[in-house]
Amino acid sequence: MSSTVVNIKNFLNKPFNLFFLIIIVFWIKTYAAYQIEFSLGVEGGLQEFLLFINPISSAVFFFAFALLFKGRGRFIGYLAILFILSFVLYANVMYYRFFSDFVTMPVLMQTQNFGQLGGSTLALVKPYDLFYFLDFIVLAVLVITKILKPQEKVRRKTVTAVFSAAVLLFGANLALAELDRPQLLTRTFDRNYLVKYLGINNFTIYDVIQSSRSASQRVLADNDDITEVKNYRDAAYVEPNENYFGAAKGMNVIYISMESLQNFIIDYKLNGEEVTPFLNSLTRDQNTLYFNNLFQQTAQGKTSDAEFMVENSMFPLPKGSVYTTKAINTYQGLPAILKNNEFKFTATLHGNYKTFWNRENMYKALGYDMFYDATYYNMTEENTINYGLKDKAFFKESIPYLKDMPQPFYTKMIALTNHFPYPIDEKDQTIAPAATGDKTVDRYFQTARYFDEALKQFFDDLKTSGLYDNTMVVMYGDHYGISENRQPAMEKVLGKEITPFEQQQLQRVPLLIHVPGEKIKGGTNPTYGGQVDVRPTVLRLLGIDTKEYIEFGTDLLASERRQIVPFRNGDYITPEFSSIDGKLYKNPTGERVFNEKSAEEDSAFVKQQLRLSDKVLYGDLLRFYQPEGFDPIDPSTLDYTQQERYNTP
Ligand code: GP9
Ligand code: MN
Repeated sequence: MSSTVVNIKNFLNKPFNLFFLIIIVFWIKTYAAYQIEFSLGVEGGLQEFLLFINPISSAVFFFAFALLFKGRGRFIGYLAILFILSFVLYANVMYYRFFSDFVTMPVLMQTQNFGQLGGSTLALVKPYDLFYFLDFIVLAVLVITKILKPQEKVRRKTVTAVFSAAVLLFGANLALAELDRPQLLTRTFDRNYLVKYLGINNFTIYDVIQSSRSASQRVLADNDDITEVKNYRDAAYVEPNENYFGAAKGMNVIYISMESLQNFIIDYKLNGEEVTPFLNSLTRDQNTLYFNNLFQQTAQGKTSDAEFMVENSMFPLPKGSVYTTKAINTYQGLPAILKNNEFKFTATLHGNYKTFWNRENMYKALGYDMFYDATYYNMTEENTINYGLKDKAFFKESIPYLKDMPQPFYTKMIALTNHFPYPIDEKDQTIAPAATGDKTVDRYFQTARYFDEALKQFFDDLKTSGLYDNTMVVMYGDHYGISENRQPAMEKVLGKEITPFEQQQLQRVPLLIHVPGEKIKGGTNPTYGGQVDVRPTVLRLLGIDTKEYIEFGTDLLASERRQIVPFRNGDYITPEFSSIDGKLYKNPTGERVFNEKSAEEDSAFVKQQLRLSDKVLYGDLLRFYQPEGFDPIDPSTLDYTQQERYNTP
């Protein structure tokens, strides 16, 4: 054996050499992931420094546990800890590649979603990902080949000293972070910050503590807590607009969740060709209201957050999906309200399985009569792609179900084909892809076109089925489709630089409300609103008074409404200003403005709305509130398995 090899062996067999080597390698690995995978918005020397040092304290802390064991037990300790920490890191890397966000406890609880990600997950894996487990593999080989010899016991005092050093290091890290960003831990809007300042592991610990605290909030909440919410609601109340109140009274309602559809696609021309000709024509239709300043307000719950807002007029949670973490709560959602207002039947239709986003349980909590999930559709190879049923098959096969429903009915139909990473069979392509070079972005135009055709076909089928003349159709984009990580491609699409200001402008999603029979004056409505505003707008079009319900949105058609759109991270937009990360910009130029008088009040209003909405959800406060004339629906009486179906899962 050469002397270098012997030297290395000797070096590794000194307990603290191995201990520090494992830590240093893990540290470098984490730091490399920060640089390569995450866009954390690091600015200035102090932040650079904090990013560099933040993996140390937790690495020292966790690996120190292995020092409590001796012999080969220590190696098992190292391997177990290294595996868990690497797994947490990699899970975050994968999650970030799609969501531009970090994994939180509530997201982890919805494991069935990860299983079903299927095609999308694979598209996120990169060849160099093996690197995230390389140190684990090398250590395992060293242990298995017995190159590492069983290690001596480390004295208790020494172990205590190592733990104390870890805690001190964390203290120093936190102090420096607070210097740069006061109230880092109390202001929990933005996970990016926590990772940037404290590191991915400390963030995970923080998140676990926060999650258990939120569970205890429900236990501690009581009757009185709803009073503050009711007071807010009464103060924010706006009178309905007489020209629209009741315009769609007696009609069926169909919501259509338009997967990943952003507003930039409306009237966008790719190589001189309209991408969504049918939607474009609707925006100019006299029986359709088109809201062109409507913003998506989703957080980690994506589609389910959008569903939650348009049916409950509350904000989604700062982390996790309401659907997966709060399905046990009491709600006064749109289906139940409509059942209390002479609607005969309510259902969601969707070409994916009932477990995704915990939909079955949540729909019961919302009081839906029925959920036609994938088992009610013909899920053949030919009919499916990516997450499930293709939109054309979905809409086509839904028509018989709609025709059978007692009227007036309320249904929510969730489209699916225009979903990341936008795969589309060749025969379904009716427009050439874009040419940005980012294949995902390029295909987006093709799947959006496919959806547009499916929607047109659905409108035609509504006409032939006789439902059209008595049905209001509410179409909304659920969330962004092109994530922040794909800015270079989007810059080519839009032909301009995407600054943080432009990024916020891109969060517009189309909202179209079609009311047949010249009952409304259609056209483009430029009011600024968000997804929380959809429910009150719809209820009033149906002639239903919203005064009794707890809502955080306002009727988009009311003339006196306050136009301010909160985003889940505390940013907001008004017709005049865009507030991003505490900085204020003037619309539409995006120029920075300082000392704007209205800003303080706007920002306080946004914080209050988010805080109260969270309070309702974490405390499950609607269980203490009974709107007048509202009879709750008991979820345990609902069963979605009784109808004829195509196949079983
Ligand atoms: C899944 C579909 C997509 O059934 O609604 O969900 P998303 O990934 O967009 O939240
Ligand atoms: Mn979606």
